[in-house]
Amino acid sequence: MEMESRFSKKLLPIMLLVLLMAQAGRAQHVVRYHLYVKDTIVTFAGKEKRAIAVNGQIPMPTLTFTEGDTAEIVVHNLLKENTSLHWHGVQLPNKEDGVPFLTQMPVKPNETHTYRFPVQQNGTYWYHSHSGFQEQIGMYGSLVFLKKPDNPDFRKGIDDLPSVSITLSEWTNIHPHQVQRMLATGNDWSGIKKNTVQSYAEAIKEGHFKTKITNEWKRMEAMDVSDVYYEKFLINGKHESRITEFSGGDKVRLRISNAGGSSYFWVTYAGGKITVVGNDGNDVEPVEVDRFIIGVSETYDIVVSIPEDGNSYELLATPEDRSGSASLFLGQGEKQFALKLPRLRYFEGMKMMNDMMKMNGEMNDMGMNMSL
Ligand SMILES: [Cu+2]
Repeated sequence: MEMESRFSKKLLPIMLLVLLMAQAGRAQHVVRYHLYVKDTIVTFAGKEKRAIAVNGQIPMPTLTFTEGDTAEIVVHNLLKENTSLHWHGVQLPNKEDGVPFLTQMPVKPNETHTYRFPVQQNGTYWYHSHSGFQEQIGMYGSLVFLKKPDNPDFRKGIDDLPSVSITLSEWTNIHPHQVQRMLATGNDWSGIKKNTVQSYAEAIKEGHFKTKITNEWKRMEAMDVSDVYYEKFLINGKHESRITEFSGGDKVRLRISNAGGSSYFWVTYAGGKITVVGNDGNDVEPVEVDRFIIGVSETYDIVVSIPEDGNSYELLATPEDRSGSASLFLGQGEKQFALKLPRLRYFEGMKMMNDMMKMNGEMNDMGMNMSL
């Protein structure tokens, strides 16, 4: 009896505390988002065109979680067609992967579907529709998994910076299904629109008449670095925009995703060097660059500083074929522009390609011996 009373008086509060802590550790922190997928009309490139907005916006809302959370995303399909969401680069149970007819049935019109998965990673990811051509007309968004401050990999001065999600994309007034058909037939329409067909007149002007003749003789198509013509390039759904919440002296982490259908983007910044701190959700050893290129579906985390002179500084995204660009200005005040990338020297490229092929269509021996 004496033992028991001593037990209850001294140990009970401690035991209760331990029990409570254990409960708290087990209890999952569920972070829930509701996404309403609905038709909309946009005028990104002059004409009114059908697009898809989620919670009324393009890109879809940035979804932010902390590692260790349970993510719960409730999709309300208000479209007249099926939909789905795929979490790009995210480790999760297979049935949450969002690939219709493979890991789940499609989310039908007027249906609600809940994705639920534990967040085991930290870094910048993105998500998109995995149904038809919905991604190309608006269903892409940023996915942020914050690092816990008690994570041994937490980087002071990087992981505690204010961050902004930046989603790069493009827009064409041509329905993406039609774009796909044109790619299959290999016509020149995109090249004509982009002014990359390399006409005889241009060839003569640039002193490359012989290059052009040889190219035609070998029946190669005009030189280009991408296949699709886009009317507009977008950063966070806008051709040009501004973030005014930061001012001179601030350091900002930009979480950049390339949600474009086929464009690689060069990223340049008017306010000085760019420090790359992450790629595809993984931390990288910080490295300073003047510019970098981001491939389709890649993500990059960068840190930029806003100079203290009270101006605003351009973050410029230029597609690899340089047929346009999109701008985001950081800070208030007068606009300071990033370096524009020059037009590509197509005839130089054409000559290089010509030199690689003989007149009869065989490839030249370029010093490679495949039998070794
Ligand atoms: Cu993907």
